[in-house]
Amino acid sequence: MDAAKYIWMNGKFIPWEEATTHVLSHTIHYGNGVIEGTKAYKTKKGYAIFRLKEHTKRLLESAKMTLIDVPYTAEELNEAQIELVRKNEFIGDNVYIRPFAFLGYGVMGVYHKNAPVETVLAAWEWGAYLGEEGLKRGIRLKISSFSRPANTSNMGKAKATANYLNSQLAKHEAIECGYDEGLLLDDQGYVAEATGAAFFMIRDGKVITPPSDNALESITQRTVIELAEDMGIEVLRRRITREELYIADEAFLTGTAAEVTPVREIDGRMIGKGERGPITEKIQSTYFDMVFGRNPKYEHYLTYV
Ligand code: PPE
Repeated sequence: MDAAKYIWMNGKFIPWEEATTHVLSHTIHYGNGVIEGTKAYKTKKGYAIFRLKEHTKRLLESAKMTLIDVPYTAEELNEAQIELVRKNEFIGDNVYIRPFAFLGYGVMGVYHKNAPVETVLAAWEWGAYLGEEGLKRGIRLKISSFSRPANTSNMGKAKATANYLNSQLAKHEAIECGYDEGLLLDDQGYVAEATGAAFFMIRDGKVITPPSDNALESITQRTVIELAEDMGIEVLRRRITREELYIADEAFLTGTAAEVTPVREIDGRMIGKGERGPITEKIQSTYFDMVFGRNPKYEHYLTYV
C-alpha cells in the first residue's frame, strides 16, 4: 500500500504514521466496524470524487444498522473528504478513499455501546483492483463453497467489517484454486455477489444482475444499470442460478475498486469467447469516460476537489 501524507481522524488531519490505535480496541476483538470505499479520479479539471454523497450516506446507514453512533454529519464528512484529497497532493490517476468508523479502546465484552466511536477518513493511490490485465482480458471466477450469510444471521446491506470474514474465506479459496476471484451464492443458491464487487451477466443482448436481497446495495451496480439503459440496452434485475452462469454470453463484476472488470471464465467454463465481451467493453469504456469527467451527461456524479 502506498502511504499518503495525512489521515483525517476524529475531526483532525494528522500525519499518516500517527493514525494508530490501541490493540485492545473493541473492533479488533469483536469485529463491529463499518467501511466505505469511494474513488477520486484525476480529470482534466483536477481530482473529482465519484458519487461522494451516496458513499457517505451509505457509511452512515451501515453505522445505523450496526449500532455505531458516528458523531459527524454527512456534510462534515463530505467536506473533510474533499479536503483530504486536496491536502494529500496526490499525483496518480486513481485515488481510493476509505472512510470508516470503529469502536475504540476502553471496554471489553460483547456489549459495545459504551465503547468510544472512532471516525477516520484515509486516502491513498490505488490502481486496478483485479489487475490491469484483468480489466483488458477478463478474470477467472470461481463459485465459492461458502455462501453469503443468510439475512437471518448477518446484514449484507451494511458495509460492515464483519461481512469481510466471509469475503476473505471465499477470496482465499478462489486464489488457492488458481482463480482470481470468488462468487458467492446466497443460502438459497442464487447469485449474491463477489467478495468485493457486484455481478452482471449478459444473455441474448440483455444485461442481467441480481437484486440486492443478499448483498451490498452497490453504487457501481446502480450506476452501470443506468449507463446500460442510457445506451439502449435492456437491463433485468432478477435472480440468477448457478447453471445459468455457465451459459452466459458475457459477464463482468462492478465495484468502486473493481470498476467494470470482465469475467472470461467461471468454474472452468469459458464465458463467450473467453475474453472481454463487446457489450462489456462498451459499458466499461463508458464507465471510465464518466468517472474521468469525459462525459458531460454524468457530470452531476462528480465532486471536484
Ligand atoms: N459487494 C461487496 C461485498 C463489496 O465489498 C463491494 C465494494 C461491492 C459489492 C460493490 O459496491 P460499490 O463499491 O458500492 O459498487 N467493495 C469495496 C471494497 C473492496 C476492498 O477489497 O476493500 C470497494 O470496491 O471499494
